[in-house]
Amino acid sequence: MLLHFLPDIQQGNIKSLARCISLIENEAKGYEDFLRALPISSAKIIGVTGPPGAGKSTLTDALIGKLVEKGKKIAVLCVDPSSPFNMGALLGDRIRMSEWYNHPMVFIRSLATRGSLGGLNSKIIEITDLLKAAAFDFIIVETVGVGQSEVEIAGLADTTIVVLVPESGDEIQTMKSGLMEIADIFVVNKSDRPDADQFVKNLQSILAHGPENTIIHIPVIKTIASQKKGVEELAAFILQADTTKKNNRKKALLTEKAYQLIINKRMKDVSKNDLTKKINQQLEAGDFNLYSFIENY
Ligand SMILES: Nc1nc2c(ncn2[C@@H]2O[C@H](COP(=O)(O)OP(=O)(O)O)[C@@H](O)[C@H]2O)c(=O)[nH]1
Ligand SMILES: [Mg+2]
Repeated sequence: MLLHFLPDIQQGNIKSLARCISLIENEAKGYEDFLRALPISSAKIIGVTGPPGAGKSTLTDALIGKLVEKGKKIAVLCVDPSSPFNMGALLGDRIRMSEWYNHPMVFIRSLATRGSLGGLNSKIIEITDLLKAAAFDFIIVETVGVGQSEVEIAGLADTTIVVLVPESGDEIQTMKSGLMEIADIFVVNKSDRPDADQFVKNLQSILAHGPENTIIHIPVIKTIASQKKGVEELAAFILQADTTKKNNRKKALLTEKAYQLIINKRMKDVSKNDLTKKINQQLEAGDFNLYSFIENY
């Protein structure tokens, strides 16, 4: 029954799209058949990641402006880790991008979930694939980068933008282990701060001494997202980005996606409530053994 939405969605019907996203979120009957029927599309996924408060939403807001100016249709998926601040953060995104909520070229959706298993939530993968089938040129996925999650977003995106701010000293420390491999471009936002130039120098010097002394050519640009400065350059990078290099990584990216979806599928009928109930029963019967329990589960 989801399938009859597909032609509408491909023609850019926003109402049908929103409805389908909800049905996927709720795993409505037939949603897996629907996902299987999604056509292959050439829409590009742009990952925007970085620490909380770096200005990702403000930057996304400005970026939408530049891309819409060029006649591009844009979808934005804002993903925030489940945290006590979650609703606040999503509200913040809403305010930061308010100009675009009712724009005919723009579709924005927030997802309050992250993978409970520490991985990229399978819903993010499924919904971005749905957005790809809809008539968008670019799908921007904003995720808060904490530890592994930057790497996860890179598994999804054709182009990954890592947003840092002049005070991102800690992120720079972990640079060698992760961020360098995933970033296609570094954005040093809040470059209205006095220490921005020094930070850019440090970053470039780290990039110049990559693993095994390779020189890594990852562009670094400065932006002041709140004043929409430097965003033109970022938009230009996205528009001309050669994703063929990424296509060589396609197998690795598909492996990552498949892995996440399989974990989710296998774990579907495992519920903690159910576990507690069964453990209770066996405890009451007086013969509980953890290892026998999991063996028989
Ligand atoms: N000074 C300064 N503040 C900025 C800049 N960009 C964003 N901000 C502010 O930084 C705060 C966090 O921005 P937000 O876009 O929500 O960050 P996110 O958590 O990474 O999405 C907001 O108060 C923005 O107004 C900038 O370039 N310079
Ligand atoms: Mg944000």
